[in-house]
Amino acid sequence: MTDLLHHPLVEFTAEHAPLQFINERGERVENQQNAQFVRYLEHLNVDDLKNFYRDMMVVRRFDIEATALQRQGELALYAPLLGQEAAQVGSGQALAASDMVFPSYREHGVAHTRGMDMAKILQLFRGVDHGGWDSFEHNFHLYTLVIGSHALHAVGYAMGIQQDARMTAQRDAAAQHDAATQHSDAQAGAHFGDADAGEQGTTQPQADASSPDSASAAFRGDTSQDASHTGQAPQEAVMVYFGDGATSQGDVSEALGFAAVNNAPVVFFCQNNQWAISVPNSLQFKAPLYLRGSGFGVPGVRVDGNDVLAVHAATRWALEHARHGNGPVFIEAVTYRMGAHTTSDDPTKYRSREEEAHWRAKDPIDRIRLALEAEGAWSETDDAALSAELEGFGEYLRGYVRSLGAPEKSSMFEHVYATENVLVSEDKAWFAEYEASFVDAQGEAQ
Ligand SMILES: Cc1ncc(C[n+]2csc(CCOP(=O)(O)OP(=O)(O)O)c2C)c(N)n1
Ligand SMILES: [Mg+2]
Repeated sequence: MTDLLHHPLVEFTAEHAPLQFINERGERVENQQNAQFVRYLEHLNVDDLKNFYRDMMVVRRFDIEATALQRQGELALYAPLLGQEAAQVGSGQALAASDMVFPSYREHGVAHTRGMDMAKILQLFRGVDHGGWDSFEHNFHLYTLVIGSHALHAVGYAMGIQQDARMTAQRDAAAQHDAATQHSDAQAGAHFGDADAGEQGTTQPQADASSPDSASAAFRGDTSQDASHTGQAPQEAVMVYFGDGATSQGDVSEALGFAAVNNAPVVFFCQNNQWAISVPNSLQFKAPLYLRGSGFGVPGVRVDGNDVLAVHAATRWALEHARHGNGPVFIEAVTYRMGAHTTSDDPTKYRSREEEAHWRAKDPIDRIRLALEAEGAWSETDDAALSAELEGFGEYLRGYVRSLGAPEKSSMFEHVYATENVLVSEDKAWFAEYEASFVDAQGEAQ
């Protein structure tokens, strides 16, 4: 226990410095490293910056309300994201509506940026719904609690997108050259995962914490790997969110390998919040996480996860890289889980108050607020409008959760398989009979 309480925090040595645009005092940072990412922020105006702040405040309010609802007995459990708002809002806002997201279970901020009604998330935490939402409504997949497993789902999905792009390109080419359509379809199927993909696995791009150009140049050395030259680049990308602890799961390594050799358009977004429940980084890995992809041939970037602009820039670069057919990217967003792992966890048992205070001073929301104030972009009127909006949002969430009825017990048998399954139907029939066997005091079946 003593060891755990004195574990080293992530240290930013010059060699492993994260990408940063706003420092802890809310001041703009200009350096050689971030100069290469400036173009990914050039489109932002003052209203966009205010939107980052607003989104982060909405997400924090959601966190506060959900935690309180759990304490009031309205939710069975809740997984807070306190402290990770910049990592989630900055990256989520970099996504296009057509991109697909595979979250783990703490990505409430990303859900918000996708335009999802966050109240739906609480159906899951109240235990009245198996999922809570339709994955395709906002291209935001259901939460996955099996650590790391969705990294494989994401890569499989990205390979599907890639295959669709190849087939479309081949169909277009076939039509242009007046070739037989049936013939081109058969060829597209035959190419899946073979020659093209196999060759891509032979390159050895170096991970680079600071350079978008040098990371992608490793692929560009051989232009045959850049599908944008062949008209086969997918228009969509996939982003998978997971934690530092998930990197210890074999699934994440397997996903990196598959993504690399297939040049899949997927961004691995690792929120290193420095804890996997009670297990610190120091008991999970020795080398900085952003280097994890390099052995697989996946370039990596380390970003200050509490700096919304740095996260946004790095994610836009990574998504562009993937969409242009240059393959996967690994982003390590270094942040801190300021709250408990879930409402069932007590972090005072395994980490020090000093450590928590150290990271509270790096609060991602304070940072962007200070920057807005310093740049004269935030007024008292803005503050009043946002406060009113947040009050209304809190009221809406509380009302929504309290109005959720209990589901039909038999609904637990629904959606187990896409189509009817004999075993599940048998279980359902047995359960109905069992329920009917209870008789109340008046002799009526309940
Ligand atoms: C395969 C698997 N093993 C163990 C668990 C139990 N578990 C739930 S959350 C968690 C820690 C995950 O930590 P991390 O990946 O850093 O994500 P964070 O919770 O910090 O966001 C563990 C071990 C699980 N859900 N799935
Ligand atoms: Mg973690």
